[in-house]
Order: sequence, then structure tokens, then C-alpha cells
Amino acid sequence: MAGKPPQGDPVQDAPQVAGPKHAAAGLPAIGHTLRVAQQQMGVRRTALTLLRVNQKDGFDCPGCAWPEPEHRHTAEFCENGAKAVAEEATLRRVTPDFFAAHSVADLATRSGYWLGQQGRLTQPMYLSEGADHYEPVPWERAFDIVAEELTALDSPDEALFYTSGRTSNEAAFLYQLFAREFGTNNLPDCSNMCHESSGSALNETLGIGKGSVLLDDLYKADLIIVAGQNPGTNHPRMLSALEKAKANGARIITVNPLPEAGMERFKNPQTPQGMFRGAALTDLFLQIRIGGDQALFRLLNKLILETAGAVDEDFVREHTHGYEAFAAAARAADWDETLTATGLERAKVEEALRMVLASQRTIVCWAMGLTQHKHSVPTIREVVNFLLLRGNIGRPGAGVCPVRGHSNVQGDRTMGIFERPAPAFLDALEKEFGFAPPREHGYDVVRAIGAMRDGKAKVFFAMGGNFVSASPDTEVTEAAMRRARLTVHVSTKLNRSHAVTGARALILPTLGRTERDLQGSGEQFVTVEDSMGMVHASRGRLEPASPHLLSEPAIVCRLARRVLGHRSPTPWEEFEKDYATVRDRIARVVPGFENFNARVAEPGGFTLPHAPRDERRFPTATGKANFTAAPVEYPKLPEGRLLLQTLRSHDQYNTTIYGLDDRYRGIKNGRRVVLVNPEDARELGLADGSYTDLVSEWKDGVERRAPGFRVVHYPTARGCAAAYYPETNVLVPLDATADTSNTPASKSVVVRLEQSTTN
Ligand SMILES: Nc1nc2c(c(=O)[nH]1)N[C@H]1C(S)=C(S)[C@@H](COP(=O)(O)OP(=O)(O)OC[C@H]3O[C@@H](n4cnc5c(=O)[nH]c(N)nc54)[C@H](O)[C@@H]3O)O[C@H]1N2
Ligand SMILES: Nc1nc2c(c(=O)[nH]1)N[C@H]1C(S)=C(S)[C@@H](COP(=O)(O)OP(=O)(O)OC[C@H]3O[C@@H](n4cnc5c(=O)[nH]c(N)nc54)[C@H](O)[C@@H]3O)O[C@H]1N2
Ligand SMILES: [Mo]
Repeated sequence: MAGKPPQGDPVQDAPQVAGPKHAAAGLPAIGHTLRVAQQQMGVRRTALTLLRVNQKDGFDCPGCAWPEPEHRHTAEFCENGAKAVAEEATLRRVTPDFFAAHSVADLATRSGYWLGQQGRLTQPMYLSEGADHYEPVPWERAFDIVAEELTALDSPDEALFYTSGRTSNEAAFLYQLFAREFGTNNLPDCSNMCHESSGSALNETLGIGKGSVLLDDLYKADLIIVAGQNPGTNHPRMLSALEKAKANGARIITVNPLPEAGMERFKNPQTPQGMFRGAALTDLFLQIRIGGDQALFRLLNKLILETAGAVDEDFVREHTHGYEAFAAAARAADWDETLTATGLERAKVEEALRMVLASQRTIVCWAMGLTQHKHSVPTIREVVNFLLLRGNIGRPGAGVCPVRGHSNVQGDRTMGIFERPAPAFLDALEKEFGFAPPREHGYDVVRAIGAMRDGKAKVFFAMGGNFVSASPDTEVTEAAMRRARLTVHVSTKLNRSHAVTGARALILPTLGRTERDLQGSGEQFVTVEDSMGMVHASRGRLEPASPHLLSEPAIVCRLARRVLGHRSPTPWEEFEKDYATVRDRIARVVPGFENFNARVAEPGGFTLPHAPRDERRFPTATGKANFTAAPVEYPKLPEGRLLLQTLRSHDQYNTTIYGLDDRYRGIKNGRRVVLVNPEDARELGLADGSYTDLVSEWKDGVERRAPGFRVVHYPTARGCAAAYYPETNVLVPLDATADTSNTPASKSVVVRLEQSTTN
């Protein structure tokens, strides 16, 4: 199956391959950081801006949701945080002239990388029905257009209000309030595609859909299992925490189909010794097959049950429910089946067991490698079973640690961005604001796409994000978006969702985290919640990218006034003028935020309560922590097929592409690559450097094709392949989702590799 590189964008289609690295960060990372930052921001702005990241009087890094340590370095950011900042604080600008020069059809042919590189959006832009180009539009007219389309709907449920995870607590709270006063719970968010499986599993078993550990717990743990996560790229500051945990005596097990450089060795750029030699992080690497994690944890649970004295019987008796049914299921686990499902050698599992039994304080960390499979919810429940068995919930140094993605995705959910809100939350809203919120559940991301496709939803409004590129089944999603009457994006940067529009479309440019937010009552700050439930303030200092930008809270308040008019008893004007008045309301609606303004004024903010962590209290249906006993599942591959995971390179933030290299995996100057185990490649006749199409096979009989990928022989687990998102989203069928959470199964796509059709 040899072939030539496909025709097309010459920059993107010329990958060079040098093989994986075995250490992350160190000096090269600093060099990259400064180079990227200075290209976008210049030297002076780079220095001023990067020193403000994650400082107590600065802004929250718009990168990941990893928490800030108590003792901060002057430079409390990482290479990829700096890229996220540079991308936002860039001096490049997209002006009305740019839109005059590029039609929407032209923009739709451009790569996401090219679109992002054009710079910051500067003015509200409107695409009228039948027009080829966006044109500048005054803010008031833009709100009129949204109001026209919203009021023309037959039902409020024909509108969709999407949220990406960078939105502040204040903006998120106002946004959900507006959607619910308008009359719908259609609040799909990026979490539906991300940690929804974690939320589903944890809510049911522990009574709260969030992690149960703080940074200090990581430092106290004696065993940390990192499963399905690539922190070297996606949560680089987590490596410092793991390094510190190791220095305190912790051991680390890494569970991943790929050997990821960051988990092998970390060269801490903040310490002189770390810079050059670095610390080995992983003690035991379990190179698991994609989707084998539930089987692995089930077998470990069986082995724990069979070891005298290994179960924490007091904890199980006092705090849990469902033990008998779970234990019966776990005892039935089968070695042979587990070794097939996981692709692991018996000796490795036995070594893991020894480490587990030697541990008094175990933490399991995970991210998308566990959440984006059909059986993700039972997989994460099995992780909970594993921790419950030895009493590893609600004591120092132990617990669940789902590592969240977007910097405020957890906070947005806390603020009520959820299509299935808890009745208690709606009751509190009703009491505080004096209106009757809708009670029926709304659409999540996948159902929202279906609703647009079927003509049941007609207005799509996005608070951030890049819905078209982030969602599964790109062709279906794009066709669905094109059926909408109106698509609206509140955005900082240009992306593909601006080029795939409804009959009418609006781009509403907004302030980023790094920028000063001046309102009627003076300079404002906003708040965010990190992955560990810590809430703190974020203050931008830079001059806004353009004088025409409005903040996200201001956009919501003005839109609400325009759409709801006198119908709304809510003081939207006051909220826009002074965000402290929004926080006063949050304090009365959302548990844990009592006295919000005073507490967030403390340097470093405050920690939200977490009943299982703080008092071993489990607010579940049974009032106990629930063991569960789902049947073990794992993907079964037809002959000659591979299981494809769609993941992130080192040079991207979700659909924002910073550059074309994936340094730690040794790939340069190209993104259309597919990583295949050399033995599988040999069996399939796929030479390294040859070009192939990825064809996904799904029960609907539709063949989804992503053409022209360079084959890279790479040490991934047998039967598995990996390629970057979002280029491969076209392969993920809309209805290939996780049971219960409905999260797209973007980490387990059955594909066949076929001779390239593009050359
Ligand atoms: N720089 C940067 N930072 C980011 C992001 C970014 O794009 N760029 N995105 C942010 C967001 S929104 C999120 S959600 C997080 C994502 O953070 P991650 O979840 O780390 O991101 P992915 O690249 O999707 O990596 C998934 C990892 O899981 C492994 N994996 C895949 N399938 C399996 C499996 O079946 N079992 C196991 N055990 N492992 C598996 C993959 O090999 C890979 O190492 O990062 C956040 N931070
Ligand atoms: N195949 C596949 N698909 C996936 C995933 C995967 O692993 N594989 N991962 C999924 C995951 S975990 C997630 S979280 C989603 C991400 O889905 P999204 O959150 O929708 O996507 P992003 O790429 O993060 O959004 C980038 C855009 O956000 C806008 N933006 C940036 N900062 C701001 C801001 O401060 N305010 C506003 N209003 N806009 C801003 C910019 O215009 C930028 O173009 O993708 C999901 N899709
Ligand atoms: Mo995410």
C-alpha cells in the first residue's frame, strides 16, 4: 500500500518523522515557549504577559484546569499554557477588511490552523441571508437579529445555547439564567464530549461528579495511577506535582496504549537539576489495548478480594452499598479474558497488584483515554470500585482525580450549564429570580446535532468553542448547522464554525482572560473553578484587542434585555455594570458559594466543599458510596481492522492549532499522520512513510473516510492506532457514543486502512 503524499496544502501534508522522545519539558520547552510567544506578541508584551499567568493578582491561565500550587513560582505556567496565552494575546487582527477580502466559501476551504493564525476578531460581523461575505454590524443591530430569530421560534426548545469551557463563572451563570428565562434547558457544552462519563459514573457512585483530591493529596499519596492521560502535553504542570509526589515516596503506574514522553521522564524547568537530568516518573508502564481498562481494574479487584486482609472491611461496612453483588461479579473475572482485553502480560498485572497491595493511599488520575469509549461509564465505575475496596476515598492522599480539560469547564457546570439540571438547582433559581424555569431536560451536544439535522432546532448560539470542528461526524454536523436559521458565535478567534453557518450568521467578538474588563462600576474581575474544586479570581491586564469588544457577561446581559424585555424581573443592567452583584446571586443559588465576594477576595480564593472528601458522606440515592457490578466490556476487532483513538498533538489546544509539530512523538511539520504498531503494519502491508485513507466502519453501513494519512510505525499497543483530532472527527459516527453519558466514543473508532484515493 505504498503511495505518494496527497495533493493539497503543502505545509500540512509534509510530515517528517524522527521517533518518540523519552523526556518532556526541559530547555527545549523554554525555547519553544519564547519563540511562539514572541511571534504572536513581541518581546515586551511576552515578558509582561507571561509573568501574570496564574499569579494571585493575575489572570487564570486559559490553558488547562490543573490547579495552582500554594507556593507559586514567578513563572507559574508551562510551554503549552504560554502558547494558549500567546494565541489570545497575539498582536495580529482580523478586521472588516479581512472579511471583505475572504468570502465565507473561501474561509470554508481554509485549514483550522490558517484561520487561527489570522489573529483576534475585532468587530461584530453579520452574514445576511444569501450573502457571500460577512459585513460589520453594530452591536445593537446584532442583538436585534438574535432577538428576531429567537422570538420567531415556535418554542424556546428550538434554540440551542452551547458553552465551551473557558467561560467564567459569572458569564456562565448569567448565560444559563438567560436560557432558562427564555424557556429552555438546551444547554449543551463541551463537557458532553469530555468528562461527562466521569460525571455520570461519579455522581451515581459517590454522589458528586467531581474529583475528590486536592494537590496536597497528590503529595501525600504513596501510589498514583495515571490512566488514559497525557499530562506532558495537556496538563504539563501536573508533572511538577507528580515529581513532588515521587520525591515524597510515591510510586506511579501509567496505563496507556502509547508510551508518552511526559510520563517517562520530566525535566522540571523550574529547578536546575531538573532542567538537565530530570526525574523518571513512571515506575510501571502498563501498555494497555484501547478500551481494556475496565477489564484491568475488574481483575485487580478480584485479586484484591482474594488476598486476605486486603479489603478495608470497616470502610466497606460503614460507608458502602452493593458490595455483595459487586464482589460476586469481580470474583468471576477471568485471567485469560483480561489478558486478551488488555493485551498485557500476566507478570505486569501481578506487579501492579503488588504495588496496589503495598499502598495505603492510592489516587487514580484519568482523562480522555477513559472517558471517550462506549463503555466509559462502567470503566470509571470500576475505578471507583477499586478505590472503595481499600477505603481510598475520603482520606488524605487517596481518591479519584478526573483531570479536567478546559480551564473553567468544571465551574461552568457548577454554575448550571447542564442540559439535565438537578431539581434543587432549579428550585433555587426559581426562588431567587422569581420565574418558573423549564423542568424538561434539554439536548446535549449529540442530541443538539440531531435536532438541527431533523429541523427541530433552528437557532444555534455558542458561548465560545468551535462546535463544528469539535463535534463528531463532521459531515453530518456541518449539514446540520447549515440547516439552522441562525448561527451565532461569541468568539475571540476565527475558526471553522464561522464558515459553516445557518441561513444567517453572527460573529460576536469578545474579551479574553488576559484583557482588562472595564464596566460601569469600574474594573471587573471574574472567577473560575479548577479541576480540584478551588475557586479563585482572574484579572486581565492587557489592553483589549479592539475597542469594539464586549465581555461575555456584557453580551449576555444586553442580549437578555433585548430578548426578554419587560418579561424579565432580572436586573441585567446592574449585573453588567458590576459583576459583584452577580456573585451575590450565585452565593444564594449555588451551594458552597456562601459569602462568595468576601471569600474570593482572599488571595488564592477558596475550596468548594466535597462531602465524600471532607466527611466521608456520600449524597447518593442510597446515602452510601455505591459499588456497581456491570458486565465487563472491551472492543472486539474484526479481522484486518485497527482501533483508532483520536487525540491531541503537542501543538494544539483542541481545535486551535498552534503549530504543525508533535515534538514528544517526534513528528514535525504535518498533522495527517496515523501511528500504527510496526507488527500490525507489517501484517497489513503498511510501509512506514506510505499514505493511506482511514475508513471507519459502523453499524449504519455508512463508510466514513479521512483521506491521505502518512503511516508512522510507532510503539503503540497491538491492534491500536492513533491520529489527531479534529482531522479525524469525520470518522466518528454521531451515534457512536458512551452508554449513559452519551459522550462521542472518539477514542475507539474501528477503522480499516486503505490505499490512498487522493493520489
Ligand atoms: N496543550 C493542550 N492542553 C490541553 C488540551 C489541548 O488540546 N492542548 N485540551 C484540554 C482538554 S479540553 C482536555 S479534555 C484535556 C485532554 O487531555 P488528555 O486526555 O491527556 O488528551 P488526549 O490527547 O485526548 O489524550 C488521551 C490519552 O489517553 C490515552 N488513551 C487513549 N485510549 C486509551 C484507553 O483506552 N485506555 C487508556 N488507559 N489510555 C488511552 C492516549 O494514548 C493519550 O495518552 O487536556 C486539556 N489541556
Ligand atoms: N475526535 C475527538 N473530538 C473531540 C475530542 C477528542 O479527544 N477527539 N475532545 C473533545 C473535548 S475533550 C472537548 S473539551 C471539545 C472542545 O470543544 P470546544 O471547546 O468547542 O473547542 P475549542 O477548540 O476549545 O474552542 C476553540 C475556540 O474557542 C474560542 N475561544 C477561545 N477563548 C475564548 C474565550 O475566552 N471566550 C470565548 N467566547 N471564546 C473563546 C476561539 O474562537 C477558538 O477558536 O472537543 C471534543 N472533541
Ligand atoms: Mo475537554
